[in-house]
Amino acid sequence: MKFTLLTLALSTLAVAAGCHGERNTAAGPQEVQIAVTDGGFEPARADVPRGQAFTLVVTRKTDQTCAKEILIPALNARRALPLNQAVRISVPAGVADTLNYICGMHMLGGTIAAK
Ligand SMILES: [Cu+2]
Repeated sequence: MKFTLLTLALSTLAVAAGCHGERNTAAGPQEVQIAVTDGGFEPARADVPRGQAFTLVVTRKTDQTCAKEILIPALNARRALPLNQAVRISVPAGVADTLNYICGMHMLGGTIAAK
């Protein structure tokens, strides 16, 4: 009985892993990588193709700025930015031609332009 359960658990894991791999190879939304460094958000300006959803991947790499969270007003989104952890934010197609984001204290920020 134990053996059967273990086998079941393992095959479930295998299926889950398989699905994950498939998702990675499929053409998903474009990713826009942004880092928080001593210089603020880098790059502070990025372009994405107009009319396409994309995923913002924000990684804070320093403790030396106030940007420990990110706000995206157009999405009504506020996300904590844990140090050295990639935070993924899905942005649906057509939200804004110019998507602005700012830190929690409205001091640092950047723009993503749909072109
Ligand atoms: Cu700030």
